[in-house]
Amino acid sequence: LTSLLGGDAAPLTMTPSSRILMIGLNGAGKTTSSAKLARWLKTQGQKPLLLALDLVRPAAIDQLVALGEQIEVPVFRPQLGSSDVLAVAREALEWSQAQLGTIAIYDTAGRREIDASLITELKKLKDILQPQEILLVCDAATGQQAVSVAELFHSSLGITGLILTKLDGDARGGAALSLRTVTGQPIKFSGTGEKLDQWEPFYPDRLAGRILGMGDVISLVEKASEALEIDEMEQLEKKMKMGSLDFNDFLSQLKMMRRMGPIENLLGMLPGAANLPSTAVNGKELQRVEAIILSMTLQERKRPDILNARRRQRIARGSGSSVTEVNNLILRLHQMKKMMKNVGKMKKMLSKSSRGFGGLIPNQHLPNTLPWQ
Ligand SMILES: Nc1nc2c(ncn2[C@@H]2O[C@H](COP(=O)(O)OP(=O)(O)OP(=O)(O)O)[C@@H](O)[C@H]2O)c(=O)[nH]1
Ligand SMILES: [Mg+2]
Repeated sequence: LTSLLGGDAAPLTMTPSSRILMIGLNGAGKTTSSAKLARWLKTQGQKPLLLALDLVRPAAIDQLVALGEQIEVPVFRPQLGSSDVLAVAREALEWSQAQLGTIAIYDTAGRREIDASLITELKKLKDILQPQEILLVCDAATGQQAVSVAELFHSSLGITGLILTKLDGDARGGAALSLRTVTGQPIKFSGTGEKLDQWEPFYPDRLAGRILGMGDVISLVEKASEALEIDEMEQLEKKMKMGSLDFNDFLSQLKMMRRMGPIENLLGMLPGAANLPSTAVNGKELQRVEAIILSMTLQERKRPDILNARRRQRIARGSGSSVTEVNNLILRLHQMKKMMKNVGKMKKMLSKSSRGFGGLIPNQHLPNTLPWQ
């Protein structure tokens, strides 16, 4: 399945001052993907530019400009009232040559369906811009419809690659297989959410796993290592070993998790997580935990042992939760501390009894679950 999906990840063709033309049907995700791609290229040390060539939808230009501001990428903005897209394309080309950018991404207008006029227009755009890449943006949720669209676009324009968006939805991504087969072109990137960092190079092996229901553990690990600061982790581990965990540590764990994105997205990457009831773990529950901790005074967070009944009641009221929920959270912290102390003791015992074999005992790492799970 992996090799049918294209084997390895397919890189972009990047020459000095490359041009990328983004095409696709209405709402497929062209504009969002243009910005996501620009953001990603920045992380690769490139200097991307965004150019708005969508003169059909009045808000389209503003949309691209706003996205460009968010990621600090210069945006070419056609003059108000321009309607000749070919003339605008020439201006855009000139503009980009005067910029310091290395890769220019051209966002084009979508249509409800492919028609002769759209193809003629895109062909002319292709002539003017001479792009190194023509990327067709396809919505994974549209399934087989996306496939016939891709076939048509490819036969008339010669695309160089595909972008599969909305892979965060219910669609398993099976369309990728047909997209790849009918066009013979690689899927180069995938969009996995509305946010600009929900984007990654397309890895055929990962999608193969997803299609087969194995989750996407590799992406999960990558996300985790991106979001977690080693220092922070080490400090936390030290504290846990000493059994001096407090609610401030809970809070910083919550923050680390937040950096990894919505927990529902993370769960989607876990094998078998699709079968979990949706209430099992959700972002709301973590928000509640955070609300409870934030309702504690600084002293209470540091010294949970002073949390008497009166204080617990106050915290429950302040955070809009029940006293039972507050009690449960405190209980979990205690359990966690006890567990960590025991782990420490056990390690000491083991290393004494196995003198000379001490190196065989693996280091204790942070448990995979958080205290409130
Ligand atoms: N969940 C999810 N939503 C996405 C993704 N990519 C784009 N979207 C959303 O899809 C909608 C349409 O995205 P656009 O980027 O405006 O699509 P477009 O192809 O430029 O649309 P037109 O310019 O009207 O043809 C927006 O609400 C995006 O936030 C994705 O990977 N996942
Ligand atoms: Mg658009």
